[in-house]
Amino acid sequence: MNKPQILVCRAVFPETLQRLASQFDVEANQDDTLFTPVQLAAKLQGKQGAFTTGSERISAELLAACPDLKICANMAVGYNNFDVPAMTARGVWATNTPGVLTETTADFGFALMMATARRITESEHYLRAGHWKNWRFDQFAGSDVHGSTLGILGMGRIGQAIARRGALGFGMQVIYHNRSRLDAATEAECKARYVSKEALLKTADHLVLVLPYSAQAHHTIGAAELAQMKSSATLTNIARGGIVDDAALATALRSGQIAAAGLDVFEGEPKVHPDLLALSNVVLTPHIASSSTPTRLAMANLAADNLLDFFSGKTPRTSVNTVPAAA
Ligand code: 8YV
Repeated sequence: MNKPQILVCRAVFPETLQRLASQFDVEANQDDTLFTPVQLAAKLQGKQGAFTTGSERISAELLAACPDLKICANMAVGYNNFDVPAMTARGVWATNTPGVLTETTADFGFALMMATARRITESEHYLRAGHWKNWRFDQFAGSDVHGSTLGILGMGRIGQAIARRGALGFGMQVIYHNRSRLDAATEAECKARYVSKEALLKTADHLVLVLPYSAQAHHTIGAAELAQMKSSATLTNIARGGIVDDAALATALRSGQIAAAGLDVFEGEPKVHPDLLALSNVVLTPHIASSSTPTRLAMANLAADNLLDFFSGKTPRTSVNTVPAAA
């Protein structure tokens, strides 16, 4: 019997590729070429499976052009690069990688918030540029993290892991807002208090965004929301580009409306709004919150597991849709 044909859309760990190659006829992309939508559709001709990342858009148009496709396994917990209703309608499974990146991503979110509050990259640039001539009483004075109020917008697995770090490790008062309120036991475990979005914006000393992207979540934080925040507050975005209006954020950072921001994700990334690049009170990182070696390997292997599940006749273990058997 012919092996299923799989496209691995980006470079991956050799051991993940080997696992896939043991069961499938694999077309790899270890040169890590970024395919245009037209190239992706051409590459997917005759393929039943795709190992994707956030870089590949699985749209209704692409699906229409790739009738053999049965499953797309995303190496990411977020799947806003998938048109899930279109995939379900065409009988294509969509899978993601939840759970395995929670703690690593929470570590990074916390680190980015701390770097932002304590002005770590700004002061390092100053030192490296040879400007450090003397100690000074207020040199790079930032804001405290311990004992302050941590606001979390989006209280899924990663939000909860950040809450635990703040409450248990740093004695922070944790407040959160989410589409739905957590059950009492989870709130108690995270030592987190549910508040309205307005109260979250007004009260947080450090606001961290961890909500998934959707059309409704576009510009959740724009000029009006930034205007409600404390002038001493920081904003950290490890969620998705587009959740923050980056142009409005740059304006707020320039005018002192808020103190500083830490950003791992950007509207239209890998492009970064030029106004953000010109500011010193923003810490910028290239979408690396999940990037520890063990976690990226676990993500790659979970994406591979989903493909292996599907082609051995099982339900993919972390699917985000359900495709009826008849489809
Ligand atoms: C991925 C992420 O590295 O999991 C997610 O949703 O944002 C990152 O962990 C990125 O999306 C590449 O696939």
